[in-house]
Amino acid sequence: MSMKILVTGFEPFGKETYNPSLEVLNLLPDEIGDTAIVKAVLPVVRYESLERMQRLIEQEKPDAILSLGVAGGRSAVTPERTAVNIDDFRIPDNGGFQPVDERIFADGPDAYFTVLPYRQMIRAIKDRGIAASLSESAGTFVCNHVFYGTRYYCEKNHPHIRSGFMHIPYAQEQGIKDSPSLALSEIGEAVRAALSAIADTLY
Ligand code: PCA
Repeated sequence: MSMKILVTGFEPFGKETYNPSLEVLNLLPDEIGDTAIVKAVLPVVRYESLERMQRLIEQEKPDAILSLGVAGGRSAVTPERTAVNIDDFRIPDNGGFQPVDERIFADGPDAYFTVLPYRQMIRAIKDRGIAASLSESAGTFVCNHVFYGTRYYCEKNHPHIRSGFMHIPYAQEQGIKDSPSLALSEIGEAVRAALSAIADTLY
């Protein structure tokens, strides 16, 4: 049986007009082996991001979900271990929302762990010569919101779906000075490697 992985990126936010997590989607194939790869963009808005994710889950019925976001300042590609039940935005999101110390879901646990195979993902990315390591915090902005909210929704409604998050560095192409970055093509290679590692665990 063939499997399906949903990959999501985010629109630009804050002062940026470019988000490598969106641009990289264009570099991904439509299938890896027998696994279909479906790509979608999420708004950087707390409620709308998850509404869009829930619609995508119901439409696409994926077996796994890899959400991507940019983490400016990081020099490695970083699968995230833990999603926390907190919205605490350091800047307003694209809808003008800036919650402080709010729970994402009142009836949810404090945290979820990723259910993606992060060790295999890191190994696969490093095997292609690209820096990768495990991150212990996805922050408390929209990326963590989507990571947490997707796990919450899947555990309640589709417990077989494996979901998780991976932050990527800035792309060289966006021209940010004095910050680490990778060529967008390298980010694309890293995401393809991560997807292959996820696909391998689905069969
Ligand atoms: N990065 C932000 C939100 C969207 C994105 O690409 C974050 O790390 O929360």
